Amino acid sequence: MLTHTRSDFPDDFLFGAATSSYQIEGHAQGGAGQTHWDDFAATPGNVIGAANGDIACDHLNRWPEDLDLLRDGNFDVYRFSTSWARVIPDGTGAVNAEGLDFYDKLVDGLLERGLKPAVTLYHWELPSPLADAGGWRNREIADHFARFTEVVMSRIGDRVWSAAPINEPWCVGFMSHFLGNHAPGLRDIRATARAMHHVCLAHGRSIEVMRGLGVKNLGAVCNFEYATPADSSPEAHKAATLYDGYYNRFFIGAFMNRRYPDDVLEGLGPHMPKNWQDDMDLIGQPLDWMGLNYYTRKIISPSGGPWPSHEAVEGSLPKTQLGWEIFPEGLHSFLKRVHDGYTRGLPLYVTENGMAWNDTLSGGEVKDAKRVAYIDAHISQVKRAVDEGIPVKGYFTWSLLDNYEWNEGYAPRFGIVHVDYSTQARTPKASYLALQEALRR
Ligand code: PNW
Repeated sequence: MLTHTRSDFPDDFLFGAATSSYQIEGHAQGGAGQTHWDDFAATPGNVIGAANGDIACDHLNRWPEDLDLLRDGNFDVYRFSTSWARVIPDGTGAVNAEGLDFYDKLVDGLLERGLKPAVTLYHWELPSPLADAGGWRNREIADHFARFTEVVMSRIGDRVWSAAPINEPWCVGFMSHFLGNHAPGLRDIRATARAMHHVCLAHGRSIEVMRGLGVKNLGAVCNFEYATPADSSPEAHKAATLYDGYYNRFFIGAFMNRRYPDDVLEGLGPHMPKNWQDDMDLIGQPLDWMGLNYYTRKIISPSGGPWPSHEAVEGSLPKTQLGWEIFPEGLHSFLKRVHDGYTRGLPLYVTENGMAWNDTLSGGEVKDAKRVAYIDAHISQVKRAVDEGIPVKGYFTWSLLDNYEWNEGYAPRFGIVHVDYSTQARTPKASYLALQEALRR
């Protein structure tokens, strides 16, 4: 049982579930091209068990069953992504008709079931030829992304409920080029600064293309992590503020205010591409909504060493199986901060929220009590924000299905529906049943 039900929220508040293409579809099927995640996973040491998205949840073939689960769970909206390499296998050349047909059928399948399609164009599987040509480090990526946007949206843009260009710019820019645990696995400040800016540029170009095509309800999906100083020293405070800067303020600052934060530019400025300032108007085009992905907080401690001269240290709160601290208040804090400081009245959506935990499937049941409690606590923080007048208009759980958790492989399970990877059988967990009950109309 969840504390709140649909009737505690305004009539126009939407509940949804989210997934992404590479994590569920089965990338070896349907004529998709090679991506940098296939390459990254094939290089020993990058991904646990060298697992990749070849089969994943076989959603490419099982999508009708998965959409039935969404409908039967009483959800209003489904957030999914389109694979660039499925639609344009080499990234820039010929279109794979089968790939485009798949998303067309998916959108119609959602509408037939009374579900709203919320599409994200890019959720991380960059076609390998583009990655080999410098990927997000190369400014030309923005033009190629604009064309991909046009190809997809010319086909499905008339029927989607909402659209966002890029999932979690921080992960695409910082995590993948500075921390190096996501493809392409670089650890290079110059690559990072360039990728962060080009992700923003590609976002702007994509929004421009979609406006031109008349696609409605355009937004962005940013991820946020609450930064807590490790102690009360000014040094720890400064470290946490910088972490907050490049994680939480950089992208939303660009999208909403047409500027990057000064404290982050102190470190990244010398590595930014030439004349980046000229792109800021394109990057900061008006949006119709802002999406927040929220999972956890980090404890930040100064470390010396090169920029950003800090590290994340172990915290004391209960953790998920990925070691992520559970801190529901952080979600309320970001909804308030984003509303007060950036979006000022724009509708907000929690576009992802969930936890990794494995509970055993036994007797046809998965009793994922920890996930039920996690979802309950976070929905309560959303309710708190709504009651304060913050225009939060929806909440999406991550994820509909257990799926490919990137460099962590298949061991961490985020789904409200259990997936048996040998039979591909789907089993709704207790968390799915709790949401189904709470969302009854
Ligand atoms: C999000 N981090 O990614 C993604 O949108 C999903 O694809 C993913 O499955 C989900 O969260 C759960 O991880 C993140 O380590 C992955 O800071 C890792 C981090 C943040 C976001």
